[in-house]
Amino acid sequence: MSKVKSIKDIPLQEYLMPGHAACAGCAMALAVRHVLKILGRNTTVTVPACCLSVIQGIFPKTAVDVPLKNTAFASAAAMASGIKAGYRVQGKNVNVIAIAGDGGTYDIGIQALSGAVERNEDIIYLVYDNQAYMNTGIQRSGATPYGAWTTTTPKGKTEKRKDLGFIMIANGARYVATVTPSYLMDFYSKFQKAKERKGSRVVIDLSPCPPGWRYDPGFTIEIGKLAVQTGAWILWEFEDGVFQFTGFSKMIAEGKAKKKPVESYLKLQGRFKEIIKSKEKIEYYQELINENWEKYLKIAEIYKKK
Ligand SMILES: Cc1ncc(C[n+]2csc(CCOP(=O)(O)OP(=O)(O)O)c2C)c(N)n1
Ligand code: SF4
Ligand SMILES: [Mg+2]
Repeated sequence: MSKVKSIKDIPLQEYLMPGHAACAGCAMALAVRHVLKILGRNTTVTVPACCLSVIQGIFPKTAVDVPLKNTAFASAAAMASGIKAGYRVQGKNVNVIAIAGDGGTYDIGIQALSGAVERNEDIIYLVYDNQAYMNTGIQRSGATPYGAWTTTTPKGKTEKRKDLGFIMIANGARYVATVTPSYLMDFYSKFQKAKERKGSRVVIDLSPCPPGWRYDPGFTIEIGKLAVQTGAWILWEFEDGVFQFTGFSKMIAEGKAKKKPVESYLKLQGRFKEIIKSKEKIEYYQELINENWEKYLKIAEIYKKK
């Protein structure tokens, strides 16, 4: 595939077929669609229990037009490592990607992912972070942000979310990046790079989810953009020990753009209805975002290009 630099270059070939079972406005389906366009036919996917294992279909039918192996909830990175090893002994060079939800990554699959990264397994790991266990009825996960309603946090979550990117850097990952399909060229740029590299590559994708986040499906792209523009989601890339902000986040980091007030992001989503009622809670939310930015500016300073 030649390099995609603008929307016009996106390949027409589809590997996620129409008629799959994702909800309208599902950002995970968008991410899967585009990552498969980037990786192409010579790819094998493994998926633990999550929305994707449902939407890709029930045996013997599937909506994914490359080999796909379902695996147990905790083992996506271990399964991907094994598939890659199997191809290696057969002398085949195949792109192997695990695509998992946040529950299957931040929580239950973190041991397998940590081990695969530490061993520098030659795999890509895409976590689509919809910030809760959606497939089983919207329960909180370690990725659910402060204040978000879920069925197990009816008054809003009282804890902060885990920072998987930071954990992966500390774990020694060679390539880590954050993306969201709302900024599609940034998404293409990072996955094209991930495809060309060897070793463990972890990409963390903010994946708005209309039923879980309680918004009209037509707002998916706007919500992803607002997440970045308010600084609630930071776009960055960590490659061979060098950290850099990308896209709109780079403009914020360099002082060329200002973060929008977080309220504009929160008020579009029913899951934050408790926060929106309280001025203090909105201010606290803004403080959390500002603190997270301070942390990432320090990370950028520590891991700058020498
Ligand atoms: C060991 C185990 N525990 C629980 C489940 C039930 N289960 C299947 S999918 C799922 C939620 C997955 O959440 P996440 O990884 O965030 O993906 P999403 O549903 O949001 O796409 C759960 C709890 C299971 N399949 N296996
Ligand atoms: S519940 Fe959310 S993540 Fe799951 S298919 Fe629907 S929109 Fe996508
Ligand atoms: Mg999830």
